Amino acid sequence: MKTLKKTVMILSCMAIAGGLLAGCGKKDTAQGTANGAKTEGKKYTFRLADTHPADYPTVIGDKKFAELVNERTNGRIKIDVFPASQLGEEKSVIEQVQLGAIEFTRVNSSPLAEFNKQFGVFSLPYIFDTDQHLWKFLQSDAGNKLLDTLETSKMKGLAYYSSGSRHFYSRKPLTSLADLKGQKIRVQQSKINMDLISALGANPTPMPYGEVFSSLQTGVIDAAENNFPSYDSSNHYEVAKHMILDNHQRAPEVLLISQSTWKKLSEEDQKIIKQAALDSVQTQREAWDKYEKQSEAKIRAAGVTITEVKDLKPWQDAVKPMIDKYRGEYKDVLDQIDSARK
Ligand code: GTR
Repeated sequence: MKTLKKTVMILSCMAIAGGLLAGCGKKDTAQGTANGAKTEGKKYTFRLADTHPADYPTVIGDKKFAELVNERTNGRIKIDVFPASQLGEEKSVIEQVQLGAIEFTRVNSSPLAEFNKQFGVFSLPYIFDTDQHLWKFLQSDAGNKLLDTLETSKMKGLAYYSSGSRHFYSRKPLTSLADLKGQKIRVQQSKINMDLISALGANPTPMPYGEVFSSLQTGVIDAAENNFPSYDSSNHYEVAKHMILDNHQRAPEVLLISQSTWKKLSEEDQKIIKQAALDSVQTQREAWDKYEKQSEAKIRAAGVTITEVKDLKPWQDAVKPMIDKYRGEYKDVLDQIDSARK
């Protein structure tokens, strides 16, 4: 039923997209008013897709972004936020953004890497020591340049959002690296993530986010991995009750716009949109910090077995050959990530 609804929405949107040649956005022309230039120009209604529920920190960031754009254009540009995968799972949403059928999305950098290789660097394990290290890199010239590389993939990166760090959780006892051996572990649809799981001695199963809960519940997979907020909001903790905290990835979230939509906007509108995206980051990061703490407390109170990894060395040693395999491809950016550590 849900899938049928989604298909109908996607098809109708694509039909509209064909007719308007302006993505799915409705376009009109606003009257200029005494308020000045910002109210003049074309009127748009755009859509922004997010996989998370309405109260999740990324969606709070999306909404702040939409609100700022609306305010700064005096209502001329309206961005409707569609949470909870209403417009589809991340891979399909990215494809639609490339076509211009969905104008905006917030996605994680791991699935994005399948569309733009450069983003794969974030999927490499244990390359950031802390969140501070990650953000120092994201806010550097190198981090900003990476957002711009999306232009070669028919998108334009607007801003990064927080996503904390990821850990493994399983239906089976999980208190050491050895316990992961042979487990069937769901990963985001990304090649590097599959290599990561194999390097740790387990079996990777790529799968859309929305299928993970029932796959854990029925035993189609043994385990998955994510940050505390997703483990909580997806209810995965109810069916996979053993977690090990290894912080293997700090893959940030990315807010982006379809390149075809971007090109249709006036220079002034482009500036408003870019700035609103950057200005929404603070709201998202504050919401993230709050939600992350609440989720961890909730999960601990729910009786999940949580093991902290005391010595990361065996984990890092296990993935070293796979990192070395990718080192050539990501040499420059890995050097920039290293220098953000200082
Ligand atoms: C979450 C991320 C989502 C999605 C999900 C997944 O942490 O915010 O965008 O990528 O992970 O595992 O599919």
